[in-house]
Amino acid sequence: MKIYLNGKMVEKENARISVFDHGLLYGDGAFEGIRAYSGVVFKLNEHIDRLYETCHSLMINVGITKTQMVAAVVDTLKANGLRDGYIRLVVTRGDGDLGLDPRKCKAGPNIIIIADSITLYPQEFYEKGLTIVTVPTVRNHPEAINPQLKSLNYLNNIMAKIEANNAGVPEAIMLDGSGYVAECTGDNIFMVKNGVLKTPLQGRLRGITRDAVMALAEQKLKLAVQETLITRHELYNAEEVFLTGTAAELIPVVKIDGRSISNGEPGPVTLNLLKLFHEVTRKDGVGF
Ligand code: PXG
Repeated sequence: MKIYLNGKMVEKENARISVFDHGLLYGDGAFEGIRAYSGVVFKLNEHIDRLYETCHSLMINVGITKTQMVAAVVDTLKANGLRDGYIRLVVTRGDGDLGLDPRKCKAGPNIIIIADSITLYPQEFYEKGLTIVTVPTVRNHPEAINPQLKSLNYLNNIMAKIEANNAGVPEAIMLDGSGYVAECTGDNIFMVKNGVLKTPLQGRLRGITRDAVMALAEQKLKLAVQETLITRHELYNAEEVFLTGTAAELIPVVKIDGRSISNGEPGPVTLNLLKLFHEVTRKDGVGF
């Protein structure tokens, strides 16, 4: 396996960075999870824009242009002979000292691109739907670490993932600090009620799959789409609930906190959107 590390393709065994990297010492950095489908990197420019926005807020100067970053992602896929795969793009603050002051990281960021095959949820989950629960850990307050930042500090989500593991379910719903539904640990959440598709307005990452699914719902299914405040009560009484994310794509949810969603089977809007989503993944991106 070849890894992109700071402008060079290196073998996995040689892809090493310092123990003084602030990505390791403090979770100080940014990342993206991206997918390629049949030689198209789905929404690559949108992922790169989001990465640079995270870095801008964190005041990390990436040091290469977005165009160079797009080319680096494509080169990494090519170097590994992958037409389909999962790409992990990481930008760390770089090497510093044992204090947290980012001004000491004078060498600049470390840029890492890993391209691998993807591990997916079992097919059964797509056919039967997920059973999930709400967990106690709330999503980060926007004035602490804004959930819009896809930073290397993912402990908020990892705490929730541990709670999901303890409950024996594959995903967890996290609420925001006001008690409204925010998102899951690595996925956005949607519900359908009375022909309207709803998704949380606040407290969540602006997922790229989420944006793509909202556009498909409006343009292809002519559904009204609302970004709004959603309570657990509304989710329990929804006609359909599903999750979206780069890894999961679009996956039905059929039970939440012990309550069946509708008749406990994946609904028609979810299944239609999943089909439409599969069509765009092979078209809407950077071809290579
Ligand atoms: N919310 C959060 C908190 C995420 O981390 C999403 C929503 C979905 O966003 P996209 O842009 O992918 O539609 C994410 C993305 C993993 C994993 O291994 C999860 C993500 C990224 C990379 C890996 O579970 N989450």
